[in-house]
Amino acid sequence: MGGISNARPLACGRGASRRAWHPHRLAGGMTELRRPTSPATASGLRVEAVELRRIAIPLVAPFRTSFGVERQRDVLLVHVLGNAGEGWGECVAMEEPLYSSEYADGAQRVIEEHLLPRLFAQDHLDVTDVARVLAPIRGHRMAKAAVEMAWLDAQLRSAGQSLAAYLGATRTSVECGVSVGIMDSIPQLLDAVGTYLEQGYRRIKLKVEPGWDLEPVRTVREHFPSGILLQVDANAAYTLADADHLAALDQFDLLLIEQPLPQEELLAHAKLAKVVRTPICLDESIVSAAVATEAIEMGACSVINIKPGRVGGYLEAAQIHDLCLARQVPVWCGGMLETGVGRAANVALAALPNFLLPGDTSASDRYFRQDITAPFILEDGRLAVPSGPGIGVEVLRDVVDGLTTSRRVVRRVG
Ligand code: OSB
Ligand code: MG
Repeated sequence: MGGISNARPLACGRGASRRAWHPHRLAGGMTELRRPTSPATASGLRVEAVELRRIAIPLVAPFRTSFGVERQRDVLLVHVLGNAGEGWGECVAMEEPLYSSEYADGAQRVIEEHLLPRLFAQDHLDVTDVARVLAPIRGHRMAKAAVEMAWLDAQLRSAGQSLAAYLGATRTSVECGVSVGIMDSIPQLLDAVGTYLEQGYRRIKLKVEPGWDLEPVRTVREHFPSGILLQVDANAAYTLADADHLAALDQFDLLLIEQPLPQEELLAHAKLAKVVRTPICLDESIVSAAVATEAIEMGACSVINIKPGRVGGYLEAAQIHDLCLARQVPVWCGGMLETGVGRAANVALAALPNFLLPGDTSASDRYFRQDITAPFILEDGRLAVPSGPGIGVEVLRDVVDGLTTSRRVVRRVG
């Protein structure tokens, strides 16, 4: 978030009438956005201790992308214990810094040594002020997002309000897509896609890389009904010199091409967008609302994948949703192989009105044999938006205990 969030008008405590972002710009039928109002949290949350838990949770199948293979997730869970209750956050940083520069051990270190001391230096702190307090620390958005999420969950739970209602959700369930990894063979890929379509997923995303792009896309297109929604994600595996090759994807009527070029190369994406007819969607590049605005204005993308961890939290994510809506740029909710904790919050976010494409919000069984919350189950291609207070799901303590690889409790001093 760095210095960027300083420029953002943040609503402040006690009965403030200004909000961090503006519901009146959203589409009709919106519920009014309300921040937690219960007396217990009217002046924010006083956090007494933060538990940092690491769990190792195996994936049901290896997930291969252009940057590597994941077989299990190393998840950092942030559990805040406050005066008015507790809350959970999930850090989406991976075990290794392959998707972006953040990684789980680094995120934990930053949280312990740089974020929590700044937060504990405040007596009470409203969740809408967390980003501002952490702004002097540059970057480390996934670490910040995890802490802010736990804060948000705690405040909303104590106020009895769901995250979906707080963010301004307009749906009670969301359409789901699925992200399909790079496979060893085409028959294996067809098998995987076929299974997901039978389960009801509304959109298929194929991971691609040089050497695994035109052929798999062509075969999937030929093999399944022409109406299926299909898109690809390169995780930055190409260069602008591949523009003509990428333009060959145009014949397959894809919804979008996600992050073909490196994160920093906004201008190259804008140039690519002039050569390729398929809409360019950015994932890794969009690290804040400010960058989202620049990317849109320079024509680097016409669709945005919103991942709260990547942009520093759900409040920044909601702002990006909002600015995209104002510019008529559709968004969809990305994923980072979250457990039920992160999934619950992602599904709440995906229920906002400008999430116009199915998200990478797949059911629990696409990822894990045993999730750490009650499983999210696909029904008619959709997941239900949790309606309980906060993120609306309970953490299964026994399951988490069984998966725990380390646990530290950081307490407020004084
Ligand atoms: O680029 O969208 C991505 C998973 C891990 C890291 C990056 C990405 C992904 C996915 C899977 O595509 C999304 C999901 O199902 O959670
Ligand atoms: Mg992606």
